[in-house]
Amino acid sequence: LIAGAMAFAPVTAMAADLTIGFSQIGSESGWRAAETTVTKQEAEKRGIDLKFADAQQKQENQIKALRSFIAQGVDAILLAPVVATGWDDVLEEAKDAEIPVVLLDRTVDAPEDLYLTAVTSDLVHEGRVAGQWLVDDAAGEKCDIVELQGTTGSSPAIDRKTGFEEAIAGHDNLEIVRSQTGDFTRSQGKVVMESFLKAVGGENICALYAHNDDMAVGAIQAIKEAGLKPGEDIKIVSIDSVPDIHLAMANGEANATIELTPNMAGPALDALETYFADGTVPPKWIQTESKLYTLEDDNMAVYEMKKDLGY
Ligand code: GZL
Repeated sequence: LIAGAMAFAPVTAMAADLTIGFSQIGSESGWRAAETTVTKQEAEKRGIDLKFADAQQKQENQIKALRSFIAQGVDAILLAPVVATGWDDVLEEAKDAEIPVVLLDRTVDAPEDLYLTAVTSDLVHEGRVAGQWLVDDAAGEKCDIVELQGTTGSSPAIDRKTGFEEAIAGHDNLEIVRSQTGDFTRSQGKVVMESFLKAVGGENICALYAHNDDMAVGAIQAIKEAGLKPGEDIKIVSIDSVPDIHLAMANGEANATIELTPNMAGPALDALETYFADGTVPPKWIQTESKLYTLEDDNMAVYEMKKDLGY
């Protein structure tokens, strides 16, 4: 018997009349914008009344939004947590109010009984796939790497770094010579890449590992402005599989990306509907699939398929 309030769902709320609060991080990247678009579509499909709150990437705004949802007495909360720590108090308040919380695309360092489930990719695996791609591409040749990290303290920034370093460990030809956050944005990706080029010298940089495509797209601009060829002089591997990285690969200006589905809400809302319908408690982690795309794929076809999905 699972102890705790979470095990006995209030089976009164039916799908048709569900009100769900969604605390979204912001719109820092094309992927994030697509996740917002898809989440609203998935709620609409299910006749769910979605209360949307954009936090402009500030944790305090997310905590305020959660407290507002609790005060409104929503049936459930979706939370994409901008950073991994600092959630215990507000998640306790949601639990006390018997409002289940589902995490989207990022995780939190909090006791597992404070959220119903987390719908995310395997972020460490994504980093490993990126690292392994570079191990294979370098083929034993010396390759100094610069790294654009995601938002400091976020689970993707932590886990994607861990996975990448695991994959390149033991390959002495590969070394990360500079690593700094670009906060998952194009503008910061460009600015930080400019500083890497100045500090290291473009001719000494063999590859860029960016924790998301938007920072890679910004970095591509900086590499071009430095008179170098992105995708050739400096190899580029990143994560998300947004349309613009496929356009870059089609032009030979980027080399690999790992796909992150923007549809975390579908599995999240399915789990919540079942939970409310018959009390079934979902697994703590609902994992979404990752897929590697490279220069060799038909990137224009992927771009055409993705370009109208809300990125
Ligand atoms: C990863 C997700 C990241 C995306 C970025 O699961 O949280 O946040 O990779 C976005 O594009 O900013």
